[in-house]
Amino acid sequence: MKRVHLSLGSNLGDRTANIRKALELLAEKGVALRRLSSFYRTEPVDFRPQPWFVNCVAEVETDLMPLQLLRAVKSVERALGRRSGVPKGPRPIDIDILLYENVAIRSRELTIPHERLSERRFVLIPLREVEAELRHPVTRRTVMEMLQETRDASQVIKLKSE
Ligand code: PH2
Ligand code: MG
Ligand code: MG
Repeated sequence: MKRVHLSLGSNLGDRTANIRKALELLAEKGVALRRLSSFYRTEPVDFRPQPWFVNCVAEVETDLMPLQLLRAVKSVERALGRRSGVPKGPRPIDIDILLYENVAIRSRELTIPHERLSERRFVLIPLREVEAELRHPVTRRTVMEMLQETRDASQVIKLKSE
C-alpha cells in the first residue's frame, strides 16, 4: 500500500457534502481513507472572483500507481459533476494529488509533489493537522517551515466539526 496525501476542495453546491461523497467514491476505487483534516472555509486564490471554498486534506492508502490514481481522481470529479470551465474557476469538486510516498514525478499529465503545495495556505494548514512532521520530498522543508515561508496571506478558517 502506498501512502498518499490529497487536497480536496469545493465551491459549488453543498461543499462539505461534495467532499464527503468524493471520499466515498474514492474508497470504492481502492483509495482508502486513513486520516482526514478538519474542513476549512477558504478565500479563493489565483482566480479571486468566485465563491469561497471548503478545503481539507486526506491521507489515503492505495495500491494504484500514480497515473492510475490520477484516472480514479478524474472519474470521481466527473461523477460529481465537474466540467471543464474557467481554469482555476468554480467547481463542485477538485481533488489534487499533493504527495505520493516520497515520489517526485514531472510529466505532461501529472506533477508530484503538487507544484503549488508550498504556496497555498488552504493546503498547508490542513496538511499540518494531518502530518506536521512531513517533509517535502524535493525541498526537504517540513509543513511548518513551508507555512512560515509562504507569501500567501489568504484567509483559512476552521469550520466547526459536525
Ligand atoms: N483551487 C483552485 C484555485 N483557487 N482557492 C481556494 N481557496 N481553494 C481551492 O481549492 C482553490 C483555490 C484551483 O484548483
Ligand atoms: Mg486544485
Ligand atoms: Mg485539480
